[in-house]
Amino acid sequence: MSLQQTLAIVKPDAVRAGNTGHIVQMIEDAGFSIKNMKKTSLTKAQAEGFYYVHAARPFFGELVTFMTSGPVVLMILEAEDAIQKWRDLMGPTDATKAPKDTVRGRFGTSIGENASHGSDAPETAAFETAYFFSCFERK
Ligand code: FUP
Repeated sequence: MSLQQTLAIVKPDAVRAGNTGHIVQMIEDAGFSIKNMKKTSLTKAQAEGFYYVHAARPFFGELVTFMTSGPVVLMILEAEDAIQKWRDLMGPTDATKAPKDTVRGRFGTSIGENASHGSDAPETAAFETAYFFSCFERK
């Protein structure tokens, strides 16, 4: 275990439904420190760049359309083992299969509209946190 940072996104479906506060509460109740948080709307280019690893996948167009369909809330979360800890709290990608005490189980509705994002490894966490926040914003 080590102190890690990870990127969390409250996705457009959850922001639209007014669930940002509920998700922030779940994050704080779980013991994460929120190092930074901002609400913004992603451009098509920003969403495509963020999800570049999925560019060849059949769902890529739909994913980019969804991620640009409304504002998102971006957060840097810090905790011991933060990457896995946040993925556990989110639940699996497919919200219909996510336990009801997870973020995706509570607030997601499908595999695409799944309320939240979390980095999946130290390398992606480094890329994703730096994609949206400068080093001064991650202290
Ligand atoms: P996750 O790490 O749980 O966010 O899942 P992935 O990196 O595999 O996928 C990123 C996003 O692509 C998901 F959050 C939703 C979308 N996606 C689909 O829409 N359909 C799929 O079959 C897989 C992923």
